[in-house]
Order: sequence, then structure tokens, then C-alpha cells
Amino acid sequence: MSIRKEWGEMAPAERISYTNAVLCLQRLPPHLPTAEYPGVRSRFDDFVATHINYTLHVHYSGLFLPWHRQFLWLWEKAVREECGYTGHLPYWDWPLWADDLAKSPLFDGSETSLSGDGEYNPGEQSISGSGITIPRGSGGGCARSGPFKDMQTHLGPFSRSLASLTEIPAPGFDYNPRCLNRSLNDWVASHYSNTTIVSQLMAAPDINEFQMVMDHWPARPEGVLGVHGAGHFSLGATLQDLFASPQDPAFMLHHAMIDRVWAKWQDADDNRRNALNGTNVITNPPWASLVTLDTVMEWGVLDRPRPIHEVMSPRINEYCYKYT
Ligand SMILES: [Cu+2]
Repeated sequence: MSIRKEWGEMAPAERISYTNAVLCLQRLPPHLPTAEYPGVRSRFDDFVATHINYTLHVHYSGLFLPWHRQFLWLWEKAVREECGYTGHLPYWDWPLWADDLAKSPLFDGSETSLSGDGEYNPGEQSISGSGITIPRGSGGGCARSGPFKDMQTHLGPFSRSLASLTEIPAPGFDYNPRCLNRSLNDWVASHYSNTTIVSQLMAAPDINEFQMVMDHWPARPEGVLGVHGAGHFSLGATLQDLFASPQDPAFMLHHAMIDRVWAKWQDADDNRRNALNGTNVITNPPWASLVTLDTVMEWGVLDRPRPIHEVMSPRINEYCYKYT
């Protein structure tokens, strides 16, 4: 049984070996063809492009939890088998650091962090939409310290508007090199990813309520960020990008926390183990098919297609992991 630990629980050397493995995936050649995917320049980008490819199916839908569970597992396998990492996937325990992200071992900008805040960008604006205004964060420019200070992101940026999207919008898979953008946002983290919200998730009586606290779909008129969105809006522009967000190395740790809470919630009651809701299309339009345990999911070049039932517990099939 492998154990996925919280970032701060890992020894400094273990953290560095993880970030070194991420940097290694950024140097390895991609499996996707660059002719068709000009922005895919590395093995790391294979994961980003795969996420872009399936974004319109695997968010705000019934595929969200199961698809990302397998995506994380494929990522963990890649850092281990292709880059020699011997640990397991770490997670970001949101409430521990929600009041002061810059002091967290994840984002303090040290060599043992995932890099910290970006340089101050006076042009960063607050974000308004769906009845909520998110004040700007404290950075807004490039991350300039820690392991990812020199990394380049290659894909995106995508527009924040989801209005009636039926195909992958511009810029698709174009090559657009930029730095890792960070803007730590304690306002988002402390309001929307605190202890109370994690307790609400764990106390959700059914999967509908669980997904509601996670993502607030359908969006509530008063404008509330689900804890999933809160993680994405806590760190800056790179992680906010619904399509290309796996370019921020914090993505996998944020989603590991989502997977952790889901797994613990599933384990708390037998009726929850195979609970699913929603469809296979973003925001669950009325014409989309409801997902079932037999709905088949895909990960492109990363994996074979799999029915949802294969991923409904961290202790079945190829899985054998748990979270601290
Ligand atoms: Cu995603």
C-alpha cells in the first residue's frame, strides 16, 4: 500500500526529489506528435494537452472525480517510472495554510517548495463573474524563486468564458511560451478552502451535495466558489486556466487533496462507494448522457480507455494507495 503524504509532512529531501522529477518530465520528449500539437514540447506537456483535450467532458460533470483520480495515478506513475522518483504523490491540505499561503512549505518560495508568489504585477485585476468578485492576489507576475523559477509553460492561455463551448477553443494546442504565473490569494483560500468547507464535504449526505460543495454546479446565483475552484483561484493565472491548469506544478497536489477527500468520503459509508451523479459533458446540459459505472473514460496517449468502475476505490485493480 503506498502512502500519499501532505507536502509539509515530507522530508525536505523527499520534496526536492519530487520537484526534480517534475523538472525531469519537463525535459523528456513528448509522446504526442509536435506537428499536430505544436505547444507540446515535453512529456510534462503530454499531461497538459491530455487535460485540454478532455476538459469539456471532465469538469463540472459526472466524470470530474473519476477521471482526475486516474489522471493523478498516471502522473504518479510517470514521475516514478520515467524520472526515478521513489516517493508517492504529495497533496496540498488547503485549510492548513489557507490564511497565509506565502508561509506554507508549499508556496514559501524556498528550494523545498513548489515555488512561491509571482513578482508584483500592477496590472493584475480583480475577477468578476457569476455573482462573485475575487480581489486580486499579491503577485501576478512570474515566479522568481524555488525549483520552478525558470520553467516555461507552453500551452494556453484559454479564456475564462465557458459560454456554450462545444469544442476546444483558441488557442487550442498552439505554442505560446511563458513563465509560471503566480499570485497568491489568501482571500480566496481563507474564504473558500477552510476547515469548515472540508467538514461540509465530509458531511455531505450524498454525491449531489458532495459535488455541490466541491464545485457549485449548477452555479448558485449568490456566487460561491466551490473548494475545487478555490484552489485554482488561490495561486494565480497559470492554475486558474480551466484547460491548461496542469502547467502549474501545484495542480497535481490540489487534485490529490480533492481525491483524498473523495476517497475518505467514499470510505465513510458503503452506500457512497459507487455513488455517481452528473453527465459526461461540462455543466451537465440536459441532452448529455448520465454517467454510470460502465461509462468509458479516455486519457489519450497516457492510458487505455477505462470504465468508471475501475477507478471507484484507491484499493482496486492497479490502485493500492491511501492518504495520510
Ligand atoms: Cu481538471
